[in-house]
Amino acid sequence: MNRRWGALIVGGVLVLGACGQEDAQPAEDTDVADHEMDKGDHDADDAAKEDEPESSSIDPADAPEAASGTASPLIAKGEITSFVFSEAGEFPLHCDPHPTMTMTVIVEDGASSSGEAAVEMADLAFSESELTVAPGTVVTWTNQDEVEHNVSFD
Ligand SMILES: [Cu+2]
Repeated sequence: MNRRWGALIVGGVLVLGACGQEDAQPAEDTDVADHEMDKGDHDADDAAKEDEPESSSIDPADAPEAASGTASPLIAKGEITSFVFSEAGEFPLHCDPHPTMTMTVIVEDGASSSGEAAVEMADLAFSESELTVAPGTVVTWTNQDEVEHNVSFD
């Protein structure tokens, strides 16, 4: 009976203490917690809204009649300008500082859009290339760009 205990390699007891204990705890006392509470509370500014002289914005109620050769003043970001389209026809228009900005307002009886319509001026373009409205519609343009635009009828 040869009990040949083959290679009893019990070398597995080598529990290599490889428990990487790297620099235990970074006990750096960072007492530099200077939370500066300098939040500027501008609460008082909102209440001071008086009737400022409206820069270039034209109130839709005062919208002039759209007509060839007519142009709005330049409007800055956030400002608006409006025209009323009383007569049927096509009104191609552009922006004077940016001639590539063009669009056409088409005024025709029975158009679904009537009363008011809005166009954005953003990224050096009008949001509509063609806008069809019924006679009497007031179209309002709003400038979303940092540069000034206007509405100038060809
Ligand atoms: Cu422009």
